[in-house]
Amino acid sequence: MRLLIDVIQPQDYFSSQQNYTMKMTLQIMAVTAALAALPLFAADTVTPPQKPNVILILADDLGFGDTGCYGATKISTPNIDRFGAGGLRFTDAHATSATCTPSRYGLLTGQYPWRKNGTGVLPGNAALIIDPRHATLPSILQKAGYYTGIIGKWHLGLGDVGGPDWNAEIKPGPLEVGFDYAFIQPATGDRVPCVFIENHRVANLDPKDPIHVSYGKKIGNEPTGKENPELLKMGLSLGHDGTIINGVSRIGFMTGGQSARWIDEDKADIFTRHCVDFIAAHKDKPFFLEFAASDPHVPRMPNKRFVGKSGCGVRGDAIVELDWCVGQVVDAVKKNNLSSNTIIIVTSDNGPVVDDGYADGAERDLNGHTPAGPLRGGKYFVYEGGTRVPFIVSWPGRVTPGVSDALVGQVDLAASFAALTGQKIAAGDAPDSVNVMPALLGDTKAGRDQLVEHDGFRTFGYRDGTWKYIQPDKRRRAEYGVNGSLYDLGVDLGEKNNVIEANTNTSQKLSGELESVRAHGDQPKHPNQP
Ligand code: NG6
Ligand code: CA
Repeated sequence: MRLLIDVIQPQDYFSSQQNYTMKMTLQIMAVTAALAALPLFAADTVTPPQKPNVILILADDLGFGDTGCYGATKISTPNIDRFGAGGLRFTDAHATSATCTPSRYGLLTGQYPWRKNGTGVLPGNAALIIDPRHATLPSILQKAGYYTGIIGKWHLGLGDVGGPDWNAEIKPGPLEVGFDYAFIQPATGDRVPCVFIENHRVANLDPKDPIHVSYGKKIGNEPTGKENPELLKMGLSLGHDGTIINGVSRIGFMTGGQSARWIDEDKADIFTRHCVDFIAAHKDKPFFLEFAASDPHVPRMPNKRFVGKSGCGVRGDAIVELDWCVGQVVDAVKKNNLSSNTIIIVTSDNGPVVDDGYADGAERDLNGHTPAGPLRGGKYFVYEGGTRVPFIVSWPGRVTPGVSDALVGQVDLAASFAALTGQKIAAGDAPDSVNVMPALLGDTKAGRDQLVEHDGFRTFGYRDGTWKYIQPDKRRRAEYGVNGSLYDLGVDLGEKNNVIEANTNTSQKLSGELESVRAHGDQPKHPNQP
């Protein structure tokens, strides 16, 4: 598989990272500011908890360099750029892993996904992997009095061991881990079953045409990409040769459910309409909405309104579609007069990939666009391009627009929103989540001091200040080095110059800390942590 490993020089907007001395000075100032802000967010806060609405827009495979406000010049993203100009734009925010399932697991649970077996990219018929006994970001907000909903991609499994019966009640799922409402695609756009689930049921299912799904042997008589490639409207570059749905073959096989099958070109519209309706319906009570958009993940099949609009091929067009979705949601917040009482976060579940298994011309048509911007690697990699994602926080009237270089993780959202809304997190819940709310609100420039990075499979990276250590991986020696890698991101954001041999003390220190966090979870405490 061809994956994007593009490296270009850091751009102007990163000048503060290039200047190590200035950065250190800023960090010292920031720590001072963080300490000053501490009482606001300490466990028994004197400030009354606040209950703004929270909307989390989580794109799928959107890269650090994919939008105008993060430096893209070839693709136009006016809605995200306008939103970014009115918010706090983070330059060092991370998904927990460089693939979807572990990333979303970490975001929702506040636990690093690699602490738990079975959190890799899931097939579409996998059982739920979140333990309903533990607190999650939505359950924390639910306890704080929020109405909570998820619209879009799930990909965290459904049902008990053995997976769901698609023709009966589908649970446990989102509703058992903290959401009051769910309208989801079960896994990825390229995995069967290609149907939406509303709460506990497949939407629009005709009981006389039951759904069956297999990730092993072929089931049913419908054509597959392997046997009938002449029927495909989009060819394959790797895998994806199961049942053909809407002219595109998927991973896995399905039969039945004809009336419930989605049309890929309408998915963004349908999710967006559900979000807009959700906002209007719940405007009188605090709500939490996760809009898990499915762009620009494969199969990239934007609505015809967006085809050819980016000038950068189908992946660019899918980003233009995503930009429209963001604009619609932000508009809905405005139209309902909720702007000053709503935090909106726009981010992505992992870094970008160009060829992800379909022959959709995405690489050929890039037209000079660099999805990861100045970063190395992308989806599936532990380089910064894998987990460092766009992350913009807006709360008009409360968050001052600007740029923040604070190191924050999506794994921190659980503890951060617990702190904002005055919720206590029980021992054992959200164990890796740090309260970085002061950084998210722009009250301090200091985020975390350390962060574990993960490629979604088995390779780990560790961030400490400007240092980035990558563990050696026997199967990836060519990329990560026989003894691993060490980069000083302060001067080498693009991870071009592995300085591990000249800095063995530093690499040993970071490697020791990483092992300790992995083994015991005893992550060094951050001053903001309750
Ligand atoms: C891979 C798929 C890829 C994508 C990914 C999950 C192949 C060859 N590749 O196995 O297309 O679906 O899984 O993406 O089948 S993610 O964003 O949900 O992690
Ligand atoms: Ca993804």
